Amino acid sequence: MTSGPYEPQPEDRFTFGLWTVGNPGRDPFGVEVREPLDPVDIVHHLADIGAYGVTLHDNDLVPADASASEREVLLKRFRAALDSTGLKVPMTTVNLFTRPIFKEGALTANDPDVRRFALAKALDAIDLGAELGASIFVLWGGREGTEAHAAKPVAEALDRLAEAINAMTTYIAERNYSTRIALEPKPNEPRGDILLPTVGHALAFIESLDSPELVGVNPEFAHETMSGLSFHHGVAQALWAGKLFHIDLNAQRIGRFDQDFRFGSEEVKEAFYLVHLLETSGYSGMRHFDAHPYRTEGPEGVWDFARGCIRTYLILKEKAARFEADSEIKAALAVARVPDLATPTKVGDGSAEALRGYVKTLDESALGRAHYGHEQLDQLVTELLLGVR
Ligand code: GLT
Ligand code: MN
Ligand code: MN
Repeated sequence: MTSGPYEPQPEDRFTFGLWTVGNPGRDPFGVEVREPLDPVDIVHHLADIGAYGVTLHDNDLVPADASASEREVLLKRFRAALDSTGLKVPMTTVNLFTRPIFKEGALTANDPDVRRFALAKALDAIDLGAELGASIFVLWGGREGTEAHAAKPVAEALDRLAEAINAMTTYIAERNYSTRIALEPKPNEPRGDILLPTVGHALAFIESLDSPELVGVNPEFAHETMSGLSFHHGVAQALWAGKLFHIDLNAQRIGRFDQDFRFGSEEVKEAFYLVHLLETSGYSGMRHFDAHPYRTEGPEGVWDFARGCIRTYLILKEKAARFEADSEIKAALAVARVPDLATPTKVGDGSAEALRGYVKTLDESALGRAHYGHEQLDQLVTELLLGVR
């Protein structure tokens, strides 16, 4: 195991998907530029760079047309690699987007037979995750949406999505699995519009389910940023709701296609606030990188990419600790009245009378003249990130 500054330890909980480092560089305008990687080699490489675990879609490991005996052989080889490296499989997911059958939708397709096919595939993927010891099952509805809005009444589609997730939680309970489901929001791509486009939509939807305690979210940096939203705000609300089951880390510029860049390569300040949030909130889940190497990279560049994701996270973690310890930043936070946000608004017995009586004693124009020192506070954070404090 590696050690030294910015070298990961297994307790850092860094994980990568087989589809991330294994991404062959295909895009809508060009073919693959890298050879496919064997999942067993990926496991060994990830162990070498200090990762804690590996994640996968059902078909990243077991091709959709594999027979039962082929599945066993593939699983055995993969398990042997996990055993020899100590890598874990903390999360698995299901591919409900690649095959032609899912072009109109999967769990929310208009054709009930397509929905049945998708649900059975998801239940098989839940079994695979349980066999590999995964406690989180991510559900990303990439095809659950439309371009032709007349063709997809949203309320009915949400009814069908809830029905499918309820079937999954029933199955999980029947099998006594410890699996929890994490819904991954995304606003668009590959569909023109996708259902549950943001963390907020997903959090509201979860409350309508039969077993909401088994369902949380898997927010992705790129996906919230595509909508122009602050990623760390979405993650903070998911934490506040007790729903941050998993997280997809990468980088993205606002207003672009889903870029899935190396973590921290864009929007560094937002990445800093995110790492600060995760490291100070008591979040004990995985730090999962769902990102791709640039298409310019060959086989060695893939591992430069993976090490870069980890290294930037650890550098920002160190910055977060410095932020907490910096006395000038502490003083600026006091000027901004940050500690006072923890004081409840309630006055006396909490009655409207007590509130009105108290407000009569306030000097509105004095309160309106207050200054909060945000320029100085933000400059201190900027200088911290630029490495001059
Ligand atoms: C796909 C998508 C990701 C999801 C994966 C899980 S698949 O690569 O772009 O954001 O997390 O299904
Ligand atoms: Mn993702
Ligand atoms: Mn993405």
